[in-house]
Amino acid sequence: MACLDCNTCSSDPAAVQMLAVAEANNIGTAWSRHAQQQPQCGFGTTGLCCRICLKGPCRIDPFGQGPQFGICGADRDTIVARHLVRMMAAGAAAHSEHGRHIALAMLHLSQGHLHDYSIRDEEKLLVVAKRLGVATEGRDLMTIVRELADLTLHDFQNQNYDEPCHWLAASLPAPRLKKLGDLGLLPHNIDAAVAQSMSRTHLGCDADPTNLILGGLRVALADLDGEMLATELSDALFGTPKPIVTTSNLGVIKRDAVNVAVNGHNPLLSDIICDIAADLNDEAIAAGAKDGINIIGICCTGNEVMVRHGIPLATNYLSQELPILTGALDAMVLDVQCIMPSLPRVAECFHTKIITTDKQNKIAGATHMDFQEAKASENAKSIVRMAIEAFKHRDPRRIQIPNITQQAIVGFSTEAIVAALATINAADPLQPLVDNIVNGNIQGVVLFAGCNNTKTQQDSAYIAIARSLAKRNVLVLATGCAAGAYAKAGMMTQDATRQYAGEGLKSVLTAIGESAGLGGPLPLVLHMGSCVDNSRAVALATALANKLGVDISDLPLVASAPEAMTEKAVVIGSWAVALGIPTHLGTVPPIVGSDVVSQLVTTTARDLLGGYFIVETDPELAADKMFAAIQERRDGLGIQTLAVAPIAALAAAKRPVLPARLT
Ligand code: BF8
Ligand code: SF4
Repeated sequence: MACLDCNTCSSDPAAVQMLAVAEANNIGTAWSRHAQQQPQCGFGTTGLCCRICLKGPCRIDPFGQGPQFGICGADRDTIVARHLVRMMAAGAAAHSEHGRHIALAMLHLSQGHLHDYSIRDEEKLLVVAKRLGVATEGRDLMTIVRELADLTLHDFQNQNYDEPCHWLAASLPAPRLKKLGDLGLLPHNIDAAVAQSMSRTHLGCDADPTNLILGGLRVALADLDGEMLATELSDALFGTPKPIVTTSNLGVIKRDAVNVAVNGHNPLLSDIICDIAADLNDEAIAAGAKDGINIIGICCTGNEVMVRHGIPLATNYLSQELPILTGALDAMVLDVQCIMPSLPRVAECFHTKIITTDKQNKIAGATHMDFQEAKASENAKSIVRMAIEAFKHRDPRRIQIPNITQQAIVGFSTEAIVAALATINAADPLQPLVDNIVNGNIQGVVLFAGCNNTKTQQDSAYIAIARSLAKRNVLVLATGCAAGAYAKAGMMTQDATRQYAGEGLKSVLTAIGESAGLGGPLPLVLHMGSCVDNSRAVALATALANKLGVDISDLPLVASAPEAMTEKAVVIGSWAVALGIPTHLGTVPPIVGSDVVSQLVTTTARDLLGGYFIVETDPELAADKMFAAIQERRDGLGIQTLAVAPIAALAAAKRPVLPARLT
């Protein structure tokens, strides 16, 4: 293999151990393939390669010496903008397809076609229904479910261009909706926004980079609509996450259990697998697995079941091949998105069964089991039985499970955060948060989202930036593979708060944690869920903005995707900018070939929307730039940055006088 030093690949010691196994057995991984891809094409890296029609590919010379126009006449700005918009459209399609799947399951549940699902969180369903304008008083639950599903599906079907998608319209603060509406950025229909992005970027259509990027922001907001509905309906179906203590990293794989990993994004299957695992425990024990069945998570479906049920998370995106190398993974069950096509090749060297479950997401070499919600339990049982069968074919001599796990306190949905705050101020739960932002104990909030990327040592940028900001009293939220990185690194623990939080932040997390009965501080990093659950951070920001009577762009809130990789990450970053949030990217996006597009997303966006991209690959500099952005927002709100004094207990703390802008 081309890899020479596993330590440069990942900062996760369990991954490093397994990479040595890959080396020794000559098994390719993402890292060895990354090495084989070097050097990567400079035209592609800068966004100056166009493949939109069959006359191409056309390349623009970045230095101005060679060709400056594609064969059709497109210039560098058009080429870069078109490809960026297509990335956003693909990201929106992925998230919203996930959302559609959940919405259709709700519809089918209300029609009596699904028997293995129910509304587990009725309270959440009613809150959401009311927010979207569905009457709830005195009505049968399934009638409400039906209307909510219909209303949601309308966001995929509406043909009235002037009627914004319901979920966005019902969820964002009024000033932001007005701004987005005035700029023509509010989508009317998710599918139409995706189709229009593809259409306007076809050969011979939109060739104005500004107009293209504005179109991209419209599809990015369609993506947010899809994420919102996916998250909120999943909460109604499977439960809204509450704090729960679990574990993370490859040590969660058990030698004496049938280990089944769920990998992908959609909880419709993974949640049912968690449910039925207990029913088949005896079969696993009869097969020789004395610890029964052990479900573990990978990537975002792992996050979904981790935050709802405390299922241990084995790993995040980049190291998803490595659980197989332990020799003790009996099956990996795949649904959709961020699944490496290499998995069956790696599994060929072991006994692990790789099972695809979605018609639209098959992999050559994997076993396909078509998952249908109407037969959810039956399908899930068949899948787990495949794992029990595979267990019988293990080679015990090849088992090497890294003895590395970390505790992780997870499950911080917006509702859970508000509930914890309510233990301090039941009448006005957000007030303690506002007070401590105003008095400087909390300087601001950062949301870490996004992926892993072989261009960065796995997880290292997440860890470095979070430590740097937490020390400066910035409250840290995380979703997706960012959350996976922090869970594996032990940063979702009370010890991490004691070790890394600045004094002000520590005092607040301690006061809330103790008041909420955790017997110590909240963890340093609050796990909000999977990537679609970035919408939870928007809900929190919206609640804060509404409370203060300001816009999201006024809040001391930043977002960061230090190891961004997918088109989904591109579109998430884009809607964060559209919402007015300074958004850091640690991976240089393929736009640097166009000064015009680079300027649009880093500067013009700021003037128009308040949000903008900060591209910075150095973690310390990135932390400095985000902290500066937070300070700018604090200044804008008229909050003086006070010397940070620890507080004994929030409940006893004297409420600071709010500055004029905030009262
Ligand atoms: O949706 S963070 S690598 S697993 S895209 Fe994928 Fe990126 Fe991970 Fe979840 Ni999100
Ligand atoms: Fe070349 Fe234009 Fe075709 Fe792109 S669309 S490949 S620039 S001819």
